[in-house]
Amino acid sequence: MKEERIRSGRLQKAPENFLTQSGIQAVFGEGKNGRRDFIRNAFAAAAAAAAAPVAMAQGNPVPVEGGDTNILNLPEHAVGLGQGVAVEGYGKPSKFEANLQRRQSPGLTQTTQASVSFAPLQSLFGIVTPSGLHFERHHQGWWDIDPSKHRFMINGMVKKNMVFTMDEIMRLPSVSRFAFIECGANTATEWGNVAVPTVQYTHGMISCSEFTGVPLITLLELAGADLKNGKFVLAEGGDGSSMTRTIPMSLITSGEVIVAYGQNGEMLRPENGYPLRLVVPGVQGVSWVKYLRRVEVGDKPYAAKDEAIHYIDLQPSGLHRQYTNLQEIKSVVTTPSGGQVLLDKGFYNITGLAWSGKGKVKRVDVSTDGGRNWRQARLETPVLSKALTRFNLDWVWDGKPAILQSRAQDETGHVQPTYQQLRAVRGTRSTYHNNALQSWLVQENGEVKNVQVS
Ligand SMILES: Nc1nc2c(c(=O)[nH]1)N[C@H]1C(S)=C(S)[C@@H](COP(=O)(O)O)O[C@H]1N2
Ligand SMILES: [Mo]
Repeated sequence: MKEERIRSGRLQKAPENFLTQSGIQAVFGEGKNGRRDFIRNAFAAAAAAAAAPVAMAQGNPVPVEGGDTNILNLPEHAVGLGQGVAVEGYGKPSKFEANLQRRQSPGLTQTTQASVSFAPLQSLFGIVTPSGLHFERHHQGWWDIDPSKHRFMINGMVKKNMVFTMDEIMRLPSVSRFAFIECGANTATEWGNVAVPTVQYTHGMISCSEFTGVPLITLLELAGADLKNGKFVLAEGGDGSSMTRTIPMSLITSGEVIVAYGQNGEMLRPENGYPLRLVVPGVQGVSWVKYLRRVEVGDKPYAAKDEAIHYIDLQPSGLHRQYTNLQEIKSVVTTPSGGQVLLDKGFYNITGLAWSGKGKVKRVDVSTDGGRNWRQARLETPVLSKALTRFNLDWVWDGKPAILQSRAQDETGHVQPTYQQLRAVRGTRSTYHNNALQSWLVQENGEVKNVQVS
């Protein structure tokens, strides 16, 4: 592997800066329960298991040869009384998982209210993002709105304007579907080659949930919307950000767009739009209007501030692309990834996530040599349209430097671009819709680093 192909990124702030941020340290592996320890422990356990088959019945240990003899000492939890079920209230993760948190990026300057927190992709399994770890993007802070006071209005090109209470909405026929939501600005720091250190910061503005609610088309039909001439709707949020977005009617008549109140089996979290948000599968996060209070039917795009001057893509020609709403095919290796440390050569499970706003992920290939050779990864079921898809691949690390990449393809045949391919079309001054291949450099000492491979 030629070293000159590797252009390691600049850090916007000195590394010391984020090492001193409370809580962040663990991400880099120094914390007691950080990922590094997890991998180390997993290795110790694997080594022990490999050394001798373990045979033990509770209270009747059978001596084993090799491995950790601690297995013969029954811990307190195997002989004492556990905690009673009298633990009422909302269940919480183990105290040993206290480092599992969404976090603000060291690569971004944020104000208190106009802010982002990133989901810890490196520590998640499967395809569902636990609601408490869902990324957050607020243009003007979040609210915990009293659902009994919340109202939702439909107006514009309709027979009659309608106002719904939450109770009225929740009486209507509901649907549930899994969908990913990705902020259009996800992976934006990489456009400028700002190498934020972990996958949490490179790709953590994506999450996937099961959403429940009423198809917007049902509500539009109740209001007698003009579905022939009404080609667009404007969705308006109830916070102070004046968040309004144009949604093409074609997405709505297909039944995909949901006025949602449920997320992963319970009501939406306040940070994610409680009590009502728009779910627009495949479309960038900004269109998933939170605290949804109004939908207006119209016959042309509204050119709202968040589509006329923000969320536009500066092209090499100097012109901007507008209304680039779909999140195109993308994937990322989440383990091993930046900030993690491989402790020894040998077997590892490479795992990651793939998604496409155009439908199902068809295939993911993984390279461990910076894109020269590729192997097809296993897609775990379920593989759902416009939802996250989990992939896995067996890998034996030989202890030499390696560059890990994943490259996804969707059912429409679209393949994720390299940075070279992306920049050839989009230039270098874009912010949104970066779906290029992510590279993680595994160094000889096992430390994994964010790099860009051209
Ligand atoms: N009302 C309202 N809706 C909003 C926003 C907002 O600030 N206010 N942010 C948008 C943006 S830019 C994104 S990426 C998603 C983030 O959703 P989340 O905070 O649930 O992750 O919500 C969108 N909907
Ligand atoms: Mo966003």
